[in-house]
Amino acid sequence: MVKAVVAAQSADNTQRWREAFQRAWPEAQFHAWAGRGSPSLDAPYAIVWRPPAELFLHETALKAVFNLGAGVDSLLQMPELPPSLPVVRLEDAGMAAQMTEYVVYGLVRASRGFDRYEAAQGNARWRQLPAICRDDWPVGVMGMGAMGAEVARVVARLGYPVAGWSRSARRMAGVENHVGQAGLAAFLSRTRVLVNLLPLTPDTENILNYRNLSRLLAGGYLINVARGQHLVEDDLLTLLDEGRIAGAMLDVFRSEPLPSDHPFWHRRDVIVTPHVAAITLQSAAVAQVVGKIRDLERGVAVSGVVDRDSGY
Ligand code: NDP
Ligand code: OXD
Repeated sequence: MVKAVVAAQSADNTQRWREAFQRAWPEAQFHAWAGRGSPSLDAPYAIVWRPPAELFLHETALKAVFNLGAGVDSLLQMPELPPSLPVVRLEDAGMAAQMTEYVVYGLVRASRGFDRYEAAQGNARWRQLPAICRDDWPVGVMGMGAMGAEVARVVARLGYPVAGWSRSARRMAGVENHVGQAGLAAFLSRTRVLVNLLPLTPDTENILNYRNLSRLLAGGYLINVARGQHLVEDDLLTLLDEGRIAGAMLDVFRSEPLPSDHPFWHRRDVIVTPHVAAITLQSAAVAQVVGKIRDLERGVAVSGVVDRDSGY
């Protein structure tokens, strides 16, 4: 019988996920991680989100670990994670559509001046802004994976000029492609609204820094929905104060929850959301993980296996 251990941050959350997996696949056994005081389950599969380190020291028969999120940065940073244990991440699972809504909201709010209408309403002021020209708002998407590709596709469909930046070449109709370090400067200098959807890896940490962000076109706008460690927060604050960046919509932060005294909270040119751009949807995630465990049990290779060398 197929057996899996589930550990999803808190005891309540773990129980909720365990029950959802059990309902989806009654013939398998899903166990909540019960701490290292209990006997090892000798489970071949672990299903986790921010698990305790002891899980990997205690469950030594694991053949694969499934991450209940798209980003695997915090999991890969755990020294206890065995180096050759396959890590499988969520691929889209309903998150790309949410991510696209979030980005489109930020883009349209900035480009159509809805922030200015909100301010005008506060003063009971009736003032129509001129129609925009979308060509004045070129969008650049960093990371053209499960999330970034869908964002680029929809934004291009809305008529904004779009470019993507990735490690390898990605062809997509209506989307310009820039590749690797060699293509970064050209990508940034044609972009006004920069959307970050990169995974956090040693190569991408601090990539949203003064040097890179100051390459954006005049009136630049940043939408960071990937990880807080991509952004050098003080550099963004400096660029906002200098007027070289017009505004930012930020969903992720170096420290989460964002501390109450952080300057981002109090700026009119920054929108803060609490890491909700794309929330893991339980039913879609359960269906994807169960499907992949069934495949592995039948000897069929699965997609979404993380390349431990590149970190995503
Ligand atoms: P994918 O792994 O599918 O895509 C990653 C993309 O980034 C690929 O296009 C890849 O290039 C590119 N990339 C990776 N490293 C580099 C590099 N050094 N230089 C240039 N391009 C690079 O990831 P997802 O789209 O599924 O997710 C992206 C991130 O979004 C997650 O890692 C997570 O941090 C974040 N996220 C945030 C959420 C939120 O609520 N805020 C929710 C879900 C995810 P190539 O195509 O060549 O491999
Ligand atoms: C993810 C996230 O990586 O929610 O899935 O941030």
